[in-house]
Parts: sequence; structure tokens; C-alpha cells
Amino acid sequence: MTKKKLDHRALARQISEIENDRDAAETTLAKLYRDPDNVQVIGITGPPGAGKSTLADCVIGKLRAEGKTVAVVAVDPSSPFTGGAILGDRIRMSAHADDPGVFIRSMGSRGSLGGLAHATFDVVNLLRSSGFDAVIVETVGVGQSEIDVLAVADTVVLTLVPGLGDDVQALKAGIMEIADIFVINKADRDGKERLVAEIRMILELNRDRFDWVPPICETVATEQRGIDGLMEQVALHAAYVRDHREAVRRPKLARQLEKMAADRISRDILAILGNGDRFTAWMDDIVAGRKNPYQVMQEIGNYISVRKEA
Ligand SMILES: Nc1nc2c(ncn2[C@@H]2O[C@H](COP(=O)(O)OP(=O)(O)O)[C@@H](O)[C@H]2O)c(=O)[nH]1
Ligand SMILES: [Mg+2]
Repeated sequence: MTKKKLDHRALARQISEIENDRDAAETTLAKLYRDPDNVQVIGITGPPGAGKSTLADCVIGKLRAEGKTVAVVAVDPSSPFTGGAILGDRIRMSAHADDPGVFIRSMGSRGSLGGLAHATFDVVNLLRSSGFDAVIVETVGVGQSEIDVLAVADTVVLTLVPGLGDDVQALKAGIMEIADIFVINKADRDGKERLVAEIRMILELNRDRFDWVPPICETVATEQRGIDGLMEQVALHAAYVRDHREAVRRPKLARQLEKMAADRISRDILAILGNGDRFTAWMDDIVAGRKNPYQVMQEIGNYISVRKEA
């Protein structure tokens, strides 16, 4: 197989463009987008400190050993990959930062909620289209917006740790539903059995919903223990996705499209509202008591539908 040469600088430039200009991103990706079925996008999610970055480093190492090229997108602001403000030089913690077969990019949380999901979709979709064999997305699986991000992943690895007092039940329900592989990292710690039992119970309760039954892997990422077992499951899930491509991909693509459409429409609407100080006029009416916010909402609805038809 001849591989497209990876041009890190060109990629970095394209990503900056995508992040900074939504309209340009749409034009660029409309041209570049590819969805080859031999590219696996692996989402690694879980609570802060669970060992996601350490685990990602292990996974990169294994994929590289198989001769695969890897792109990494870290949405976790505290990730060593991102070299965040506080942890300035931790990017060097990645053993793979200088490997030309590995492309690492961080995404700032940059405030905007929906924006994070959308910008991550764009960047991951670009990387999916750019000739890498695998793309890893690290996110902190805490909020809905982080869970939304995972619609872009083919395989979602949920990383948990024993005995943090965070019962599995307390985790956001949505994240349990999208996990394809459970990892119990820091399996060198006490409390592992209880966590396994809790996960098993949840899986058992939802058994009918699964075609692919999520396995539970135990790892000690800092010692590279259990990584082969995890990689086996990652490969099995890739094969499962290939065999059930439409059933797996369709709901994920639907979720992406929903988010993308909502983002696109809200940008259009904000552009319309921003025109001619309409918004200010409405606000003046509300503040002066001439209209209430619901009457204004009705006006906004009418205004937008007229403008959209024109
Ligand atoms: N004892 C133990 N510590 C680990 C393990 N994996 C990661 N750590 C440590 O946990 C801390 C958080 O790891 P990190 O990968 O940054 O977690 P993240 O926030 O989920 O990305 C670091 O100090 C790691 O060295 C493990 O399997 N066992
Ligand atoms: Mg991290």
C-alpha cells in the first residue's frame, strides 16, 4: 500500500484555518472530506486524571509498532499533549512528539460550548481524510458537549479508575451508552473488583441493546500493562464496525449532522439578528416594557422565516 506522505505543516495550517473560520472550514472540508473504511477513529474519554493521556501514549506506541500512522487530537485542556498553560513543557511527556508518523494537535476549550464539538468534528474529519491509519481523540467525558464530540469516533474507550468514589452510576448516563470498550486503568489500585462488578451490572441491565457487548479491559498505563489486551479489543471493534458499517456509522453521522446543522443555523441566525441593530431595538422594547420577551421571540421567528425565504 502506498501511503500519502503526511505533511504536518500543511495539516497544522489547515487546522488553524478550520478553527478560525467556520465558513472556510465548510468549503475546505466539502472538498477534502473522505471516509475510508480502513481508518479507525478511537475516542479515549473518562474523568480527569483517569490516565487517558498515558493510555493514549501506550496506544500510539502499539499502533506505531504495527507501522500505522497516528493523529492525536487532545480536547482535554490538561492533557500533556496539549502542553496547557500550567503544564507548559509536558508535551514532551509524549514519547511520540518527535515521530514523523505521529501528528499531535490540541484543541483549546475556547469557551463556546457547541463550538467545541463542531470544531473537533472538523479537525477529526480532516485528519480522517488525510491518510492516517488511526486517529485518537482524547476528551474529558464529563459534560454533554464532550459526549457529543465522541460522535466522531468509531470506537469509544471509556477510561475509569477504581476507588475514586465516583460510582459508575454517577457518571453521565449518555457516556455509558456510547462506550464500546471499558478500561479500568490504575488496576494496580484497590477497589477494582467493585468497579468491574458495577460495570458488569450496567452492561447486564442493558444487554438487549447491545449487538457488540463492550468488553472490560484492565490496564496499568504507567507500566504498559494490559495494553495488548486493550489493542486486541480495539482491533476487534474495528472489525465489528467494518462488518456493521451502516448500523454503527449512521447514528453517529446523524448526531454529527444534527450538531453541525444547529451550529450552521445559529450562525446564520446570529448574522441576521446582528443586521441593522434589530436585536438592540428588540432589547429596547423589552427593557422599556413595550413588549415582553415572548412577543419578541414571535417577532424574531417571523423575521427569520421571512429573511430565509427571501
Ligand atoms: N498508579 C497509576 N497511575 C497512573 C496510571 N495511569 C496513569 N497514571 C498517572 O495518573 C496521572 C494522570 O494521568 P493522565 O494520563 O494525565 O490522565 P488524564 O487526565 O486522564 O489524561 C499521571 O500522574 C499518571 O502518571 C496507572 O495505571 N496507575
Ligand atoms: Mg489527559
